[in-house]
Amino acid sequence: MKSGFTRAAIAAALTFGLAACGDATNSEGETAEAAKPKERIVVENARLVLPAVAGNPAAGYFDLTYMSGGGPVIESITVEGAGSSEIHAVDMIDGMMKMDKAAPISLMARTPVKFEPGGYHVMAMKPADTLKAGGKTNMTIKLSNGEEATVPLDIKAAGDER
Ligand SMILES: [Cu+2]
Repeated sequence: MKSGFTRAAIAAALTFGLAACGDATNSEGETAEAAKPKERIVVENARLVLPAVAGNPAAGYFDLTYMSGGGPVIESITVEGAGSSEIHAVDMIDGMMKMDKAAPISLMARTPVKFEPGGYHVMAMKPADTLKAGGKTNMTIKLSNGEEATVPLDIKAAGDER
């Protein structure tokens, strides 16, 4: 991880956050000073599971909690080192597990949304060779209200516990 890049990203996020929440308080009446956007988007247990076959997509799983109100929608989630990233849901269709792009996911205050095997996940298409089991990469979550957070993902091998 290049620390220069990380510092730049944090600085950018803070600048962006101030611009995003300077014009209004949210539905719970919290002020911009009460919680910075980066702290309002809480991500736990974040991991990226590599594919069994090189070149196939990797899958990102985590618990996401939004600590404020307003019910923003997840606009995008991108994984560093992937060619592209999509938010997927798994559904049972005619007794078969099928996955496809998820319908917009809105975040209720302090209610965790689980991205987990068999449910929501982030499909990281065309993962780069630089993503190796035991390493880390970053994931950026953007919300419809302009808030965003970049958090680390632990990289796991296909056979590891998910
Ligand atoms: Cu998928």
